[in-house]
Amino acid sequence: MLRQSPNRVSCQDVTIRNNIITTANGNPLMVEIREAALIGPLTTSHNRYYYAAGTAQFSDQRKGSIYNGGLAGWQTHIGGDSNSSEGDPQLDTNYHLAADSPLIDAGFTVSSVTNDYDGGSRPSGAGYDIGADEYGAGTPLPVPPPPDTTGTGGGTSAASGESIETFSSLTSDLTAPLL
Ligand SMILES: [Ca+2]
Repeated sequence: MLRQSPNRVSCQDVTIRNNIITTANGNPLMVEIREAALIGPLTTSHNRYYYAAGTAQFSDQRKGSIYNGGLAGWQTHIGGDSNSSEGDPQLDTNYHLAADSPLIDAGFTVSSVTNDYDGGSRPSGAGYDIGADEYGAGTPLPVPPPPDTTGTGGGTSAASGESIETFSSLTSDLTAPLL
């Protein structure tokens, strides 16, 4: 969700790429741009959207640019989100990509990202995978990871005084991405 309100600022030059976005609890909204919430370009591609109970929805509430609808119309509306798709991402019971996931090697090449959630090297195989996990790279960390785990780096712990960033899930259970 791209949101701008009196106590928030607009987002600028936003990129949403190689993400698995899911929602639950009766809310099919995947991405929403609220009025006056975006400055500059919105760059999106190679995302996977999944709403198990129905069809994923997208919303643009900017004046003169209103859109409410599904993925195909969204792609046309924003002139982007190419190579994105909708459907079950095919995750295993530990929220890692299953062997038959269509997201394997389907991601955009982001050469600055060299490790996945598990600390394994990416890309692996024929290319980058969509989502936080690179299939077949490294030893899968449990989700959520054990306390004091960095989430990457193969489960190493931070030294005293360092901050630790943990991940609660590989997929987001959001009402919609906040932008
Ligand atoms: Ca790969």
